[in-house]
Amino acid sequence: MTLSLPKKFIRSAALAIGLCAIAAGPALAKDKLVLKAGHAASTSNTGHKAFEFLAKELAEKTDGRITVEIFPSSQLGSERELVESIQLGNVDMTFISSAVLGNFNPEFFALDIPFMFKDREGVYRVLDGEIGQNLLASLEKVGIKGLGYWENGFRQLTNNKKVIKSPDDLKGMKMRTMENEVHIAAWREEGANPAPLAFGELFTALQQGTFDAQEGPINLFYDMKFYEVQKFISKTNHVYSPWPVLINPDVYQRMSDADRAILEEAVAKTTEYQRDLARKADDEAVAAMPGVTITELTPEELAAFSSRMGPIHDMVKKRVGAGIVDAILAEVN
Ligand code: EAX
Repeated sequence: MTLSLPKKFIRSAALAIGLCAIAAGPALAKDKLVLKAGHAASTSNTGHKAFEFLAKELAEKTDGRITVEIFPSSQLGSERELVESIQLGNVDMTFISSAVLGNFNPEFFALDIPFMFKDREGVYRVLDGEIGQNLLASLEKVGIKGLGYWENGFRQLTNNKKVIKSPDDLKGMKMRTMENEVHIAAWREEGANPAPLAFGELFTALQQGTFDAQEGPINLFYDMKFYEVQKFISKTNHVYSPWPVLINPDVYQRMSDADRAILEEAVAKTTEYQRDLARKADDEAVAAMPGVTITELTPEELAAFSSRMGPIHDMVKKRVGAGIVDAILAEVN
């Protein structure tokens, strides 16, 4: 026997169920969470592997309630656009070079002074200590929650014309930099002709000769196949690029205390995993790199580059105050 209910009753029942679902929304939202994560590196890169590791950790620790959808290779936009999307809530998580963050919070420019970091020990003392953690916390005033630092790595100078051993060799070279006024000013001081460009457009720009030179970590250079369009690498180690790991603050706040603790623990575990991969990635890239001339620079040759950075120290101190710059220098030396 079929029960025929008046349409009015069915409509109100459906409305009531819908309202209950909305009322329970936060509970449902708390139960199932898909984190939409974007980044600008390739799927072969350690940064992508970090998001895969994080996704596995979160799924295991929450019985699959929290999952991560990863969009690599600038699919969700450039690094600058990814940060804007985190602020707007269009993207839930990302990692980006800290250099981009200077456009959102100038205090991050303090990390961009070339030749400041000598080794990873000094880098981690800064990033994992008070200075780095305060920098992450300072992002909250611009609508970003920082969770930690993964490792892009020490950056090297590359070009497609010749071996570069001194700033004089850079004269007139069109050089791509990240979208960061300190980097642009620094390479101008070194004698290049710098201009910023989003990372996702860089391979084509190098291929078309828009730029003769660029700079970045060797492992990322390899993963992005830049060796096809850049034949010379000079081991300048001029800047260390951290990858601050960011999440949309509303997504973070809507999580339960327990889930937030799971997330923070998973990010910390992923940081260890990814830094270990990144430490090995440069040597692995060098071993696998086809047909590129890699030049080690002597201390004197490096000094020729670093000795030109006085105006950049002044520029950053003027922009963010001498305090944080001096604190970093004290920590790394
Ligand atoms: O964060 O723009 C760059 O050169 C960065 O190293 C890259 O986007 C990875």
